[in-house]
Amino acid sequence: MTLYRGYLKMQKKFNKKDNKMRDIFDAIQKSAKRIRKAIDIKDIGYSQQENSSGETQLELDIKCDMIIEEEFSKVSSINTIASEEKEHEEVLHVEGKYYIAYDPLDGSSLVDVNLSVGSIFGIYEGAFGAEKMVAACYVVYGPRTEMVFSENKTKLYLLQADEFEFVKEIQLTEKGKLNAPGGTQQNWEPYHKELVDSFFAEGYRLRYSGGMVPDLHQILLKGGGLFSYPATSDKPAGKLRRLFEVFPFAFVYKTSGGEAINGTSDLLTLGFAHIHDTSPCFFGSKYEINRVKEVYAKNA
Ligand code: FDP
Repeated sequence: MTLYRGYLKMQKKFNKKDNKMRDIFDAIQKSAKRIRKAIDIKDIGYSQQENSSGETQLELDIKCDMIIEEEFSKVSSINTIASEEKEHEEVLHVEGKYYIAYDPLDGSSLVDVNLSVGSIFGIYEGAFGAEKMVAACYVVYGPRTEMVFSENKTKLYLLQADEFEFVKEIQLTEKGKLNAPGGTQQNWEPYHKELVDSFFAEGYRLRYSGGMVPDLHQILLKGGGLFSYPATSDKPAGKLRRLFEVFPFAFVYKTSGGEAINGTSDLLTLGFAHIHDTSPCFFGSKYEINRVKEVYAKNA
């Protein structure tokens, strides 16, 4: 009897945890539907403001940020949020245990030319930090709206008739065929260029739109390959932000059977000093990441 009660208590605790994550999952879905509608509105004009990375914010960036903040404010388990569009973190509910860092509309400059864009979310327990990450999620706004949510598995959802429907689990293969090399080539290290070229010489095809979300989504769904954004002479610490872009995708790729490194170390072992810190990053299947490790161990 005592054992049974213990079991029930454990079940209750487990369901409670599920419900809290479920609330976050629902809030992301609601935000995504509203963002999809905001993207579809004609005028996306530039605002007078710059974000922390010195980029001029689109009114659309600000609107998407506001939508997410509004939806997250209703979820009591969310303690603190940090947005790529804001300088500082913001406490929502002191009792909450989750910390969420998000990029409301990654690649927003691509809306003008009608390419896909996305929202990225990293969900942490107790504090921000790669080792505290418990789930990650991103939404792709393309011809269709899709959501990928990674906790202990990576799952794909498709927005249909205003509801996100589960499509399938995502698993990367050991070796892919796509190569997505980021950064200004002129500023690459010679060994990085050799690395990128070695994949093309092996028959890999170039796939790079300049939107991190659709580029990584494509590699994930087409089975595998390599996305790289290295350290360059003009950006020695890389361009992509640890909390808002790098850690969430590292979590998604690792959960899906792939790997994510900064050249030599697992991205999810890295710390951060400021919420807007960046890192060189490589995401891919095991085969490609092993090649990166070999090259970078010798040169970096
Ligand atoms: P963007 O500057 O358009 O916001 O987040 C930064 C990002 O886009 C990523 O989405 C994208 O992968 C990367 O920058 C592209 O940078 P490069 O143009 O330097 O390759």
